[in-house]
Amino acid sequence: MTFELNRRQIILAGAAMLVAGPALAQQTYTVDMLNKDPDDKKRRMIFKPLIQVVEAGDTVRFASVHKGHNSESIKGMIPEGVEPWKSKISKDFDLTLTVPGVYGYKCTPHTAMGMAGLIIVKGDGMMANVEAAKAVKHKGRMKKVWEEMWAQVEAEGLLQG
Ligand SMILES: [Cu+2]
Repeated sequence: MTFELNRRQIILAGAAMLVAGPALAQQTYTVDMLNKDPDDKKRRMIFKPLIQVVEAGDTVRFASVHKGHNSESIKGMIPEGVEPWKSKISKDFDLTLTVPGVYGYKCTPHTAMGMAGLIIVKGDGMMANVEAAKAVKHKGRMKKVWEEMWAQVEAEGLLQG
């Protein structure tokens, strides 16, 4: 079997490698949207995992495991220049993250129940919107959820390196 590349194919392959970067395969991570945590029945209306760490270029798939949920970015909790999002209720939703930073989001119908989550996109400039995101004011249950989430980020050193 012969395998020959013409000049055009070699140029295209080289360009593709430049775009993709060396050995950094893009990954897809799944965040389940759940009525109840299968590992802890007391936890209701949650995103799981609550905090997802990814690399720039990766995709987070919000999986509609239980009906009635969505993912919506929280105002002031995504990096500057990133388009806010609001997915359809009861539908899977893929979000590709290209800008390093922190991304706070919630479930629109369960905001009052504190259904929210955090994505950390690692890379240069990832700290740029951390203080702004932490400074966003929340009400009621949501306030407690975010206090706990930022405490977990701190405790697990998720913003280091
Ligand atoms: Cu929900």
